[in-house]
Formats: sequence, structure tokens, C-alpha cells
Amino acid sequence: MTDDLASLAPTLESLGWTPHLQAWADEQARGVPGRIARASRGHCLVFTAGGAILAASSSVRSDMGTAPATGDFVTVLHTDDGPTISAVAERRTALTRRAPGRVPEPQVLAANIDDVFVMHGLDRPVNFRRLERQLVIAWQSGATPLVLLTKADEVGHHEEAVRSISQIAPGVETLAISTVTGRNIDRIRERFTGSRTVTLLGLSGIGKSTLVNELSGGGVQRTGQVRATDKRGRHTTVTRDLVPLPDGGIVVDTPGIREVGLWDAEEGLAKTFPEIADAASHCRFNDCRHDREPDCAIRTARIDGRIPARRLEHWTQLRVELQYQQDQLEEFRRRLEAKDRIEHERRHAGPGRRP
Ligand SMILES: Nc1nc2c(ncn2[C@@H]2O[C@H](COP(=O)(O)OP(=O)(O)OP(=O)(O)O)[C@@H](O)[C@H]2O)c(=O)[nH]1
Ligand SMILES: [Mg+2]
Ligand SMILES: [Zn+2]
Repeated sequence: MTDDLASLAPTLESLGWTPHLQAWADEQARGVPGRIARASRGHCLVFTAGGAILAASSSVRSDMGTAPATGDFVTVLHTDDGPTISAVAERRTALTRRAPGRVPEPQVLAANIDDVFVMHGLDRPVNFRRLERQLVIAWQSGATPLVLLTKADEVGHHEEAVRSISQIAPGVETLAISTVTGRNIDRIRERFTGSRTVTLLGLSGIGKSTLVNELSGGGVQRTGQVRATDKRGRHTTVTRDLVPLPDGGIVVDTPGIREVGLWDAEEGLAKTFPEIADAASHCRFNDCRHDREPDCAIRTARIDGRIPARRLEHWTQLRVELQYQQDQLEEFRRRLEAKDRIEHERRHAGPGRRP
């Protein structure tokens, strides 16, 4: 059960605490160091040298503009109102998506991670577009993506799926795994050493928590059956939990996510579509729109068949999405500023000057 997380007592070193972080914590004047095991609205479960503690985090939200996320290194201050997160250390890496909803803002799914396991169930057809989106945010995070095809025991021929994914995920290791037969579980286990932190990403019901339990050798995380009719998961996991493994390494279990909105992901996009990014750098014009411009390397590569039409179409759509996002953010900021200005003027205009 997930509540077992609070009973774990990993050392700060095993969680990745470094002399560099210690120097940072010392600068914070007060507060005990720790790493966030689970971030919820308003409070976080934090692993500290003295065990796991529940700390309020609302003040940080307003003071620093950084909402603490699972995996963050923090300091916790014991105040009259109880433990409160007083500071969040700069993130080494962060898996970030656009938060669902109308307001353009980022949401950090996991911080200070080394690998992102992008997971798909072999019990249903692989959705290439979803996979590419996940790879964009995985690459953008600064961590290394790896594709895991789960439930290999349920299908006879997974070689074909692995092959087709290798084609659309160049440079990304792809493994078919099964927690039932143990296929490739040792290969995965090998990655978990020291304080190496891996986060899982994928739809509900594909076996994320089952893998966590397999790696941790116990039932740390609750798992749930998928619906037999359409293989849909039941959103069993509802929090992002940092689980230290007994033999080293740390895994972040996450709730299944369907919507992978991009947030500031130009670099991740280029790494996910390297053949297109490479061609783009050879266009005659720096601001080539890859439309009717002369000497457009992308168009040439497309005609030569070096860039598949489906890939180019998806890349183009994702670029448009990023641009739209940027425009929306600027518009949003402009409106906020205007609102602040009106507010400011209203406060500073004396009563006599009111119309
Ligand atoms: N056959 C087979 N079933 C598996 C495997 N891994 C997980 N399952 C089953 O898939 C179902 C869903 O597993 P979970 O681990 O709860 O899935 P999850 O990705 O954590 O789902 P959410 O928490 O809802 O996001 C359970 O019934 C598991 O027993 C596998 O390798 N093979
Ligand atoms: Mg789960
Ligand atoms: Zn071009």
C-alpha cells in the first residue's frame, strides 16, 4: 500500500544528497534537508534524516513561484504551525508537461531524475503519436528516455512492435518486458544503482505500479486490473511517489496520464525527430518554413523518402502547438500586467482624483 512510503527511512545519501546540496542547504540558514517523496496540494511527504515528515508547502508556492514536486531536494523548517518547506533546490532535471486546463502553466511530474521509462502496453496497439509526445517531454527533461513495452507475455510477436518503435525512437533503447515471465526485468534492474532516479510515464493500467512492486520486492504500490473490454486502466495510482529500492536506485511511480501537453519543448522536439531537425539545419534560409522556400532540405528529404510523411506531419503539428503555447503565454502575461497596472493605479489614485 502507498502509505508504507511514510514508514521507509532511506538515508539522505541514498536519496542523492550531495556536498553541493549541503552547501546550498547551509545557505538557507535554517531548516533540515530532505527529498520530497510525494507532493500533494498544500503539503508534501518529505524524507529527512529523521524519517519521513509531512510538511506544509503553500508558502513556497507564493514566495518562490516554485511548486515543490516529487523528487525535489528541499529544506524543512519547524515553525509554530508545524513543519513547512522553506526552500526548493534548483532542479538538475525535471519532467514537465503543460498543466491540464486553460491557464498556460507548467506542471512538474518528477524532479531530479536520471531516466524516464516511457511505457506502453503490448496488450493494445502502440500509439505512435502518443509515444512521440512522451518522448518529447522525456528528452526535454534532461534525463535519458527508455521505452518499455509491458505485458510481453500477453502477445506472441512483440519483435515487430520493438522494431517499429526503434524506427520512430532513434537512439532510444526499447525493451519488451513482462512481470509475469520476468522477461528483461534483470536488464531494468541493472539500471538502478546508488541514487539513480527513474520516473515511469504512461497510460493507466499498463503496469507501472506492478513494475515498481517487482523491483522493490514487495507490495509497496497498489495495482489495479484493467477493464477486460477495452483494456482501460482504472487510475489506481493517484499520487506521484518516490520509492527507494532496497538494493539501490529510486523509482517514481506516477498516475497514468492520457494528456501529454507540451511545455517549452523545442529541444525535446529536436531530439525526438533528429532526422527532421538535422535536415532543418541544412535549409538555405534560417527561418525556412519548409513550405515553398528554395533549397529546403526538409522538402528534399521528404521527397527522397528519408523523412516519412507521418513523422513530418506530426513534427509540424507539435511545432505549431509549441508556437501557439508561446503566443498564449505572452498574451496571458500581457493581460496579467495590464490587470496589475490598473490595480496599481486604482490604489495610488487619491479619492479626490476619482471620476
Ligand atoms: N499479463 C501481464 N499483466 C500485467 C503485467 N504488468 C502488469 N499487469 C497487470 O496490469 C494491470 C494494471 O497494472 P498496474 O500496475 O496497476 O498499472 P498502472 O500502470 O500502475 O496503472 P495506474 O496506476 O492506474 O496508472 C494489473 O492487473 C496487473 O496485474 C505483465 O507484465 N503482464
Ligand atoms: Mg499505478
Ligand atoms: Zn526548409
